[in-house]
Amino acid sequence: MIRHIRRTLIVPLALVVVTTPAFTQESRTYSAVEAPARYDEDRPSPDFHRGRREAVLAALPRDAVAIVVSSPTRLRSNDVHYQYRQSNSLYYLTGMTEPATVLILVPLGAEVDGNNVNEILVVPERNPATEAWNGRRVGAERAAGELGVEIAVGSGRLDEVLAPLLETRRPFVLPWPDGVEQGSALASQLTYLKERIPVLEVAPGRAGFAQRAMLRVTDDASYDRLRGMLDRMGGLEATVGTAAADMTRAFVEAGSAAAWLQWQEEHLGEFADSMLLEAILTDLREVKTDEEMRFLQEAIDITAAAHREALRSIEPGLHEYEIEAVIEYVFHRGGSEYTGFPSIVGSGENSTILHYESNRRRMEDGDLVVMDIGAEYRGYSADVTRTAPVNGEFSEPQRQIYEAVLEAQEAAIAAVQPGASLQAVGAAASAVLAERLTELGLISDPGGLRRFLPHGVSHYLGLDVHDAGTYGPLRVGSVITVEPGIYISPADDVDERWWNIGVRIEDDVLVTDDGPVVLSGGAPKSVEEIETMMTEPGLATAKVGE
Ligand SMILES: [Mn+2]
Repeated sequence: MIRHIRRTLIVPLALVVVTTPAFTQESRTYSAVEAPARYDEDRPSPDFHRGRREAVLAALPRDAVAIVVSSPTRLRSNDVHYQYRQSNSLYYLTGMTEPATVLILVPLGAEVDGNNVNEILVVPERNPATEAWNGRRVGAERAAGELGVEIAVGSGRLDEVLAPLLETRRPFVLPWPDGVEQGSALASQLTYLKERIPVLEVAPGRAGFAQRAMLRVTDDASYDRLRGMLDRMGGLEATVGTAAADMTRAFVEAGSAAAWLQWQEEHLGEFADSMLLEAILTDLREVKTDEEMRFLQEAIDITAAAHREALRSIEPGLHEYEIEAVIEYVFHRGGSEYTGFPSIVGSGENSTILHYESNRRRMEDGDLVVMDIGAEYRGYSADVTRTAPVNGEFSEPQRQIYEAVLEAQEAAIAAVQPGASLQAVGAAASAVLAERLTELGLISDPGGLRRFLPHGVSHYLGLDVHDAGTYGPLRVGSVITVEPGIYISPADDVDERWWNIGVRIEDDVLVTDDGPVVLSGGAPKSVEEIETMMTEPGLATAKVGE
């Protein structure tokens, strides 16, 4: 009976949500409440975002108009959405967290409401009815003050502001977002923008990678390098759509950078540039400012605290999800809004699965458990992995693999130096692991390591867990992960004592002139530190809700 009443109450509520604002306004009177659009005061400052916009403005051609749109809202099922996550590019440049926002940057300035401005933020209009249902909006009147942009206008003025600029300026955009929800505000903004700003369609996968590389060719040296690479990739034309195949043919036939640039001007001149703006942002985001470091360090500190609580809690009989609950409880207690990525808590055979994230298994005595987790704090994500024995003590084979991975990780961290390549960081780890696994009889030559370490050892870290970066020589102020691992699945040619041993150890490391700085040292890492912490009482066995 109770269930029946609940259903009848819930269904009309859901219907009202999807009906027009006119209907909801008739059924209830709304008045504007001056509540803040965001409650967290500890967040990147308007000055930080202004500095990022100034850097982009300085890097764009003078006659540019750059346009950055927000990321799409996404449906989870039926009419329920995933929690909204702003486009990192737009967040980085403005701090704005609401959907349906558009940033316009104009190096030479634009006339809006009698002011000459270099930046215009188009934001959703305030509306008491929708705000009462979906939360407060900052609105055009408050946006300039709160976000520190030169001018903010309501979304109804997009055409009025942008149309004159598109007549006289060269548009620069990021690749248009996909998976845009039909009927959303972003969908109509994109319809408007796509009509006026044709962007060259980039093929998916390998072909798209090659296509982008062709568009970046500037001189004969880069032309020849890419020409050789295309030959080695082979069969490229067969894998791409018609437009990209034409482009590849023209590239190969051009024979020189000058001829290729000429072809581009003749055939691609009508398309807006969708590469330069992304390249500028990638270059900027690779190096963190001091202010960004404060937020990233907070995310990492919260994550290290979660690892400590998880280690205290782990014991045989608990489920992986109970440890996940402890971890994410600590995240939220620390003020993290979200996880930077789905938490991985993989025990036993799941310790060898790299992106295991269902976390449903019951942990058993004798298992290892890999916890690859990261809190997100004001958009910045940590990424720290620890591996622990479920019963609190590493078995001898587990300890041997663990110590090998730890030694490899420390060698790789030492290689995190300005100017070094990420390949060199990975190679430092591989060299140690190849030696140790040979000694343990798991491999007979260094080439055999790939079977047990199938992934790369580093990526950039920041607003994205796999953050934007050039993957060139390491720069001071970049943060990368260092995360070697060894994963041994049952197999006839592997001694049974190694089966289901999966170990990954991951730290977040800042590149400095004085050498690597490990930011995630708050998470216990040595065998002794881990075993000691596991003797302490944990949250997962505390009584809940009784
Ligand atoms: Mn990682």
